Amino acid sequence: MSVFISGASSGIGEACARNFAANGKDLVLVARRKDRLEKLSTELRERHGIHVHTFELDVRSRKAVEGFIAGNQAVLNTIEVLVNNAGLAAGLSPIQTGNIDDWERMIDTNVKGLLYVSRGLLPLMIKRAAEGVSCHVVNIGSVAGYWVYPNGNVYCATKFAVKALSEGMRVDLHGTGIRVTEIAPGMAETEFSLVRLGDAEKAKAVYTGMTPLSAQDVAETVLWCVQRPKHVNIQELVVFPTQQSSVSLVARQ
Ligand code: NDP
Ligand code: 8X3
Repeated sequence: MSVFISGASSGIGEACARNFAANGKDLVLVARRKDRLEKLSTELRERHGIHVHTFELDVRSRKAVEGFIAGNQAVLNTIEVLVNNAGLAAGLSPIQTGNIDDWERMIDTNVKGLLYVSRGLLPLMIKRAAEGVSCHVVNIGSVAGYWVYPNGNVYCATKFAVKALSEGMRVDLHGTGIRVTEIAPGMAETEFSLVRLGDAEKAKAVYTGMTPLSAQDVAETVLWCVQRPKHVNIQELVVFPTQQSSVSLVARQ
């Protein structure tokens, strides 16, 4: 019985790995930065005595994801929880001057990557669920998937897509017993803003004068949803830092 987490090399995905490990779950962790996954897995194996499999995987590559799924059926057949977390924002520009490479990076990762991974793993999870195992998909969306903010355009569109795909999964998996939850966090201080803005100072400034969510705050909500009894499905959870009242309203001190 294991938990699959995409994007476990940093931020929310890494915090989810830590929390599930602390709860005795075996892990299958993927991301592009294999060195980070290895370091994390060594620590979690030693601390919690669990099994951890790590794979270097770029979820944007359909070929890579399909090869990964086909080549690792024995490990992947143990999955009971799928956390679709890998994602990013690239840039923050008006749509009329936006960088098309940035758009493609976000769409390829946040939407197509989530689809490739889900398409590969869901048939295995359906089989497990039919054997009576409690299976659960948790998609990490965003408040940007509920409300649009200036210059958020394409990132918001990808997270609206995650919301739609979460609903779509839930209805398509109707009757299988697999639960589907979307977690939609507001501002969380991870490597997200560094990746988006490409500059450490600008990234730090995003959180000036306010207390953002931590990766651990978000990971706790993921674990809480998964730990509900089998007959309870938290469909969506929107989590803001207290000082962020809406997607573009932050009370800074
Ligand atoms: P981080 O940048 O800290 O983590 C992102 C993770 O995604 C990394 O592990 C990264 O691994 C992985 N990743 C990115 N691209 C790929 C890829 N092509 N293939 C595989 N893995 C990939 O940011 P967060 O932890 O904040 O982000 C996690 C999720 O949370 C994202 O979906 C993000 O949109 C969402 N989110 C974040 C919020 C925030 O304010 N931080 C708020 C709302 C939602 P690697 O680079 O090693 O591949
Ligand atoms: C990340 C949160 O508000 O920067 O999804 O879009 S926000």
